[in-house]
Amino acid sequence: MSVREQSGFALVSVLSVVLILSLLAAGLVVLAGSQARAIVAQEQRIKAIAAADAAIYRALIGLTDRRIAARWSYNAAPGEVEVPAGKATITITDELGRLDINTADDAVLRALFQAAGLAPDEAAALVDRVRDWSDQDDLRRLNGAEAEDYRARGLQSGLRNGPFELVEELKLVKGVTSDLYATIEPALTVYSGRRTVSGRWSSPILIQALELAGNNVPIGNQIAPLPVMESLGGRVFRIASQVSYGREQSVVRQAIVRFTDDPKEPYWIYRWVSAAGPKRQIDGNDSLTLNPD
Ligand SMILES: [Ca+2]
Repeated sequence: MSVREQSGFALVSVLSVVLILSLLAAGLVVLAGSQARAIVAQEQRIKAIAAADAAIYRALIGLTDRRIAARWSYNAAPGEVEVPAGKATITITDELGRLDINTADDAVLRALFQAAGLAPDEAAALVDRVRDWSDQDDLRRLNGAEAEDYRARGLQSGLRNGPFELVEELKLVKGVTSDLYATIEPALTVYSGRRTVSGRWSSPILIQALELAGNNVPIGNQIAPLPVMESLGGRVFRIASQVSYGREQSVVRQAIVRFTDDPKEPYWIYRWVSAAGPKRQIDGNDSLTLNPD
């Protein structure tokens, strides 16, 4: 190799190294840019969640205001609360508008499954499996499923053999698909403790089920506020709060709250539930098959 050829080779090598370094640097810039955007988006989301929660606490103060005239109404159309990020849309609904899966009549539960699209015999079989899930014994109902049936499906955790603690447990009951769950979730609760439902605040699917089961329900699904009661003691409400951020993004937070008559501790928050996603309409029947925190 001549001297000229050697220097030419060295030049190509140097240029290659420079090229590789340039590409690496460009890659780092792109990576840093996308990381920065991700961090900004995450920060916006966290602020939106904090704002949504703040609006829920504001609603709790409004609902428990000792001055009756100033007290917030509930089961009404969504309202707005000012928050640092802009506005939170708040809905306050009574859990009595939902069917308590632990205390509901079999006939209404069956009608709900039918309203969600199951054939009458499938709906009846699913009621058997729901009851087997929560009854304490291991005696399988006609079309039910007990621990050995769940173990046979490889579900070592088995079933609860006790009352449902969360509506989400339904997803573990044999035969409940994610589509079926998403359809019936807005109709269900584990917090009302009643056999009956106040149909005027119920979701359309539950209204349909109540009608199918022959219950008397108000025509349509008009949400109308009732006069504010002196005490909400013992009642459970779901407060949903939506805050938008960024480009068409929003968070929805829900708190499920039981009110007490104790001025020192006027409410207990049973649960926080959150979701993120594209901006959307919310109402009291919003299906939040979300991530419990
Ligand atoms: Ca059982």
